[in-house]
Amino acid sequence: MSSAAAARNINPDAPVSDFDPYAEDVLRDPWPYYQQLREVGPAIWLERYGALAFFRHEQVHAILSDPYTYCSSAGVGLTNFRTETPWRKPSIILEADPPEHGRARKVVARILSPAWINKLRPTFEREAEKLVDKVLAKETFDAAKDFSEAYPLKVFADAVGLPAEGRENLLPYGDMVFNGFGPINERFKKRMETSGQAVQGIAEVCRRESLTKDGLGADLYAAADAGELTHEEAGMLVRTLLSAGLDTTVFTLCNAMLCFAKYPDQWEILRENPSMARQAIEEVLRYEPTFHSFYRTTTKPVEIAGVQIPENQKVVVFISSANRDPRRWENPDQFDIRRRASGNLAFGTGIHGCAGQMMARLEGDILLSSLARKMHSIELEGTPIPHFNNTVRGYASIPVKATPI
Ligand code: OVM
Repeated sequence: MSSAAAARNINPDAPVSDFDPYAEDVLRDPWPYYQQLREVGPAIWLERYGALAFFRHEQVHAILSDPYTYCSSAGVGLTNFRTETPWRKPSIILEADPPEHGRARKVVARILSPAWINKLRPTFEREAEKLVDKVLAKETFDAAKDFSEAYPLKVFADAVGLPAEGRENLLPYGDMVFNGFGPINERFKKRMETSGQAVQGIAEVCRRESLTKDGLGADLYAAADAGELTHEEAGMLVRTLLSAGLDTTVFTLCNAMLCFAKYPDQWEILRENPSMARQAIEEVLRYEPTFHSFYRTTTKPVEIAGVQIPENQKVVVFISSANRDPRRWENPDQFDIRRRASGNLAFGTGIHGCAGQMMARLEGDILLSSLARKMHSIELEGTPIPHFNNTVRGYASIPVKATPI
């Protein structure tokens, strides 16, 4: 039991729950748990972890919108960096507060802005066409491995400027990062044992010498040359791109493929209107968000939804649950690509809202619209195998049969 788990309920007004967000049963299908927990109250004390949890849209949104009260510099996972040692050097953007956060964010926001990344569009489109043709020629394929993994590992890694070799480290490294936002449980330890060397491989490719001269990585080092960052910080931000940019988009594509295999009527709508791809991706993100929970730490005593929280207390927000809060969404458990899904919290919100969200949407939009123009239908050919991770949800395998148009 960690020291956090030994902590007492910080407020008797908050109902206590033994809910374990990291249990395999929950990771397999968290939705019934969220539904129940949303109705228990606005704030719930998770006694196993010593964290105050929020499952409703209103509080999740409010907490993410107030980085001065709910800070990130003590870590956005369960580990409290003030009292425990993080497993890797903290990120200078994710695990930082204003004003330091702003300097890194400004540079990253620029190189991932729509204007900046739009120049990638022709390449992304060409690669999408190639991949879609390849899988459709096979008829049956693994929509996780052959499709959802293949695309970001090619186009995003190319965009950053990575060499072709060493890419096998990317997903294991990301898996460690996202496990690392949860408790130091067996899942995290196993991953650490089997891919400890990925940490070294990632550090290697973050160096300027490893990167092409025309990628996003080079852009970060150019910002350092211009005095906006130190060169060490540029390397740290390449690590950020590689930590945050692969597993997340891979799993989002997995979730999209599974949604359309499960709801053929929704595929039909998209196939008839491929220009709806961007809207469809947004609904996938609302309905089946990849990232489920992260933490903040209070910088002072605060009251929220009638509950008093002391200083230096870990709070955990379930952005996934907020995305299906019936107080915010009509028929939240219905996958409907025609709905207005914007405003969902899959990318978080506020100053730490996903800096790569336009890149993620670009990849999803291009790949889905290419598929919509070439694939008549998609069906499951076997049982999808989930990939279990403490923080992100996706699949190791999705066997499908696809019929070309
Ligand atoms: C980072 C980082 C890593 C993982 C996720 C993320 C969701 C950021 O290293 O900065 O954002």
